[in-house]
Amino acid sequence: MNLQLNPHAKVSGHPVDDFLTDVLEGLKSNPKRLSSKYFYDEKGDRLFQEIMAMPDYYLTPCELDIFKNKTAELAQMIIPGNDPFDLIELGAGDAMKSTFLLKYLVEKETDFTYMPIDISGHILSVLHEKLSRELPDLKITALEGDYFEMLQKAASLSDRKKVILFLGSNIGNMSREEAEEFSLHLNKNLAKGDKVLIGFDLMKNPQVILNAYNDKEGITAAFNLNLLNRINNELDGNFIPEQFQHYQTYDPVSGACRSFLISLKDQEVMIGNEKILLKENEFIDMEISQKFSPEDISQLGEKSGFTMAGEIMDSKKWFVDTVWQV
Ligand code: AVI
Repeated sequence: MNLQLNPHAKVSGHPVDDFLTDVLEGLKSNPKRLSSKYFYDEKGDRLFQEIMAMPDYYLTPCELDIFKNKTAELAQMIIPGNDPFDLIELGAGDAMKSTFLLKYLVEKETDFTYMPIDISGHILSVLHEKLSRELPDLKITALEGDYFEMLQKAASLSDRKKVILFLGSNIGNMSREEAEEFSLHLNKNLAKGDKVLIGFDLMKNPQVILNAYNDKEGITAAFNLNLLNRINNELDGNFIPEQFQHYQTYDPVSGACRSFLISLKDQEVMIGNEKILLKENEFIDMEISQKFSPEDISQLGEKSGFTMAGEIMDSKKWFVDTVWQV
């Protein structure tokens, strides 16, 4: 079973208080917004698995192509020298793609420790069990918790060089400012010579992009609408999801692929004791899945203090794994 989760969703533990505060703040804003980092409850995880299996959702097969078919090239780009190093994966999930790299490195008798970071202890124990079985020679230190807290923990455990994996174009689910802040923070938490491998979904034929997020089966719509159910279940809300319509856009100028939920009528929603009014045709801004130009990527790297150390694309040239070095 593919248990890969959205690493961006796992940046922190999101206690109920944060969830409630963010939801109310977002729904009281103009325009209204909800954060896609809350998409991933149990049902959201399942729907994301379904999205990754959709023929039009090209991101997963593209990055898999890189990890499966260009493994040697990838390994060469990230190995930081001859000394032992730590390979740290942010939001490892089931490490579906990185397992190809791990296998390769183990076969080549590379001296490294794999450190998957995830907020879910359950996911980590499943991953640990799977990898111990498939790759008995792999050294694993699983770290459960917030990305940056766990990066600091990793730094306290060893002074080996670090290579960070942040795959899946999860960086695309951040606004430009958030992505800059995240990359800068990453840079600050690393030492000279450390490397970062980040997956970016590239700008391409706009229709191909829109199709990946606008499936006729309605899986992406259900993925968005599920957040309303989650608010109902966890925050005592009374959204009627049928009274909302999923609307997806892609702007080829900015590379922003956005999803919205449109209110189909004037309606009143209660979240606990708080009343939210929605007008007919009013939208809730739900998610950004940013698509990047090569210039966007190099500017982001430079702004956050990294130097470019390599890049590798899938055979269609739709997706790039970029290596930055501190
Ligand atoms: C997790 N993340 C990179 C996905 C994306 O492509 O933005 C989430 C997603 N949203 C709709 N479909 C997939």
